[in-house]
Amino acid sequence: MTRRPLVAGNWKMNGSLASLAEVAAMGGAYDVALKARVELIVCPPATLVAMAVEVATRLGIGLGGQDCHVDASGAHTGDISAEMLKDAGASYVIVGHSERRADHGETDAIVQAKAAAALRAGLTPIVCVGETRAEREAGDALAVVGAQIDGSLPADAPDTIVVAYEPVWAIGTGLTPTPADVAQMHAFARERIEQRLGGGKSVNVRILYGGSVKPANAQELMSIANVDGALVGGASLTAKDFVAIADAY
Ligand code: G2H
Repeated sequence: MTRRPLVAGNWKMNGSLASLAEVAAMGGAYDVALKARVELIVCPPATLVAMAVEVATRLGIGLGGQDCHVDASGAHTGDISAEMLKDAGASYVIVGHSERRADHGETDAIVQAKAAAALRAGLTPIVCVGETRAEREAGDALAVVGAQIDGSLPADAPDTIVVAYEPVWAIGTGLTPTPADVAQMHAFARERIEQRLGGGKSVNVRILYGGSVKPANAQELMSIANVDGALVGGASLTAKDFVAIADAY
């Protein structure tokens, strides 16, 4: 088993050219010892990916996009392809974030096509899954996430693919599931990923937790079995908090 922890910052629709100073500050705190333990990536808005490459690469920080189109190019006004993100210097792309699923009607089939497009372009997809509050209260959390894994992961995906479990009700709310609930879901997700991909691949697939991760709760969340890192939103906007979360590993 060789799962190197991954801490990914999802800036969402935040950030400007001035925010690149924050990437530089992250690099300053991402020292040799931390680099040896944890992989750190930032997923800024697409407008900033190419701009961030030089500083991020120099500091050992990876870059990702927040979404990609299923096609490589074509008449899709406003969209960005995985190839374009790769060309701009990204190595990862988030697909199927619950905000994309909710705001843009993205289904599991669309998310799977986006993950496949990312793999074709040479990017590593970070595929997001997670239940709503109503689904958890109805006792359906495992069934919902299981179905999302079945529907959103390309069956032939390599074991480098990353899955992020983000309970929708924990995103940006300050709420987090109990450690027991996280442990149960991540163990379940690994089994379901194995069923989907086969061949023992799930042992190497990194499963991130996302949803209100902050320095104060990172250590507890990151110490849970099968939690191989974090997808961090609000707390990834400042270098101090983001690196403190990575340092929890
Ligand atoms: C969940 C997370 C990042 P936040 O969306 O993907 O955001 O940490 O702000 O809850």
